[in-house]
Amino acid sequence: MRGKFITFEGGEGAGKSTQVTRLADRLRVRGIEVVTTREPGGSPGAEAMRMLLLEGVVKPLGPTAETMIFAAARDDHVHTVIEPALARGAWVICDRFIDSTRVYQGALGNVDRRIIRALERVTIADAMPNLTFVLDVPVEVGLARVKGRGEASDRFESEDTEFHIQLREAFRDVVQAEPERCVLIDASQQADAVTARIWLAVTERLLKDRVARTAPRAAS
Ligand code: Z5A
Repeated sequence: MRGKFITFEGGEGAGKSTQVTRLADRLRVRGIEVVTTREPGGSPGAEAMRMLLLEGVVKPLGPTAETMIFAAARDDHVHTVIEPALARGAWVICDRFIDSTRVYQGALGNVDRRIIRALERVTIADAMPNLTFVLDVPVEVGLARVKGRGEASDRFESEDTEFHIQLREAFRDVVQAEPERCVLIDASQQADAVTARIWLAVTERLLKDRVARTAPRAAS
């Protein structure tokens, strides 16, 4: 049986990486093979492009060219990592995916929606997420968490506060537009409470289905 594909989205410091690891641990305890990965990156070719994107090397080329490099990285990642894992039945959990492009390059970068959707069709094919968590935190909370790590800010983290406010709104719009795929999570709570809320959604939306299909039939 094909595996499930779960993605995490949201602004900076929302706690995506933390929750990716926690969800993977819980699924593994249930005996499920889980592959955790991230974008941009996740495969050797895409990781090379990640460096160019986050160091701002691509920014001077303009938002459309930047979108194409994100798409090129995604193409390699989907074809060499995500799709083979799903095909062998593993579950894949990815830190950022198509909604980041829709939001950063589309909603905020003003790249034409038709270009973004066309690149999606080419790069992801059947690898559409089954479930997407959008972790939502007030901008000041997210940025304080990132600052707390004491690392230098990258190309996107160094944008101004207004950018991050619009980013939050755009991610909330993603959930409104596709409620059957996306779940908005209040990520300003303690990490354990966030983990519990995510687990509830995974159980209700994906695991119930799996239990029903694998349960032995009653003898007739
Ligand atoms: N980008 C794009 O423009 N287009 C695209 O198509 C794609 C990406 C795919 C990648 O950044 C950048 O690429 C991204 C968008 C752009 N913009 N930025 N910046 P990245 O991968 O380097 O970083 P990120 O995805 O934004 O993640 P992050 O900033 O590293 O944060 P996070 O993963 O959401 O959070 P975290 O690392 O789990 O937690 C941050 C800190 O908070 C850490 O110290 C935790 O211990 C702490 N934490 C976590 N949860 C909590 C709670 N609940 N309470 C308190 N403290 C917490």
